[in-house]
Amino acid sequence: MASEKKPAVAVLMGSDSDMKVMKSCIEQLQDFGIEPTVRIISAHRTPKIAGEFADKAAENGIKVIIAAAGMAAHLAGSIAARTTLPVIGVPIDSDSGVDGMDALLSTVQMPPGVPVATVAIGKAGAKNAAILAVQILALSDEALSKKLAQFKTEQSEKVLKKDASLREQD
Ligand code: RP5
Repeated sequence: MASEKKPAVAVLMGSDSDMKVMKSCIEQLQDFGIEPTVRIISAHRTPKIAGEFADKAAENGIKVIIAAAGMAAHLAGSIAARTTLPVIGVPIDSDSGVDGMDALLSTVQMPPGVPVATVAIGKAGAKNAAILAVQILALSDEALSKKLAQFKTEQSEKVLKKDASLREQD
């Protein structure tokens, strides 16, 4: 029987309402051929499950954890407190009236010894979380490393094309 490959990346979010932002993270991972484990886990509403997930993540084959939450966003930090795996935090603007600054500060301001690699608020951050996870995995995966190089080249080419078409109009 063919054994299924275990997901190397977990994408956690505090609520299903975060999915509209985290969709871009999941799609970016899929563009690199990575199918993540996706879970709705809340540091506040399902704290026991959050703890158990963090405790078992490494033995379950997870290499990088991406954790997104809004408001008092303690998901990434509480996961990072219970694992030595790299944790990437995505602050979500959950319409609490402060444009996601609540989530940004509660994700990024970790005490020394328990880092959370925090990306920007919202969709740009969600996409970057995926790319950062790929960069971590690519350190020990040559095929992924080649895909990353190709991604960077294509990104540059898009900008060069736009610049060239602007200059043609001069
Ligand atoms: C956070 O509270 C979630 O991550 C979400 O961003 C925010 C609001 O959650 P819901 O009330 O939409 O479930 O824990």
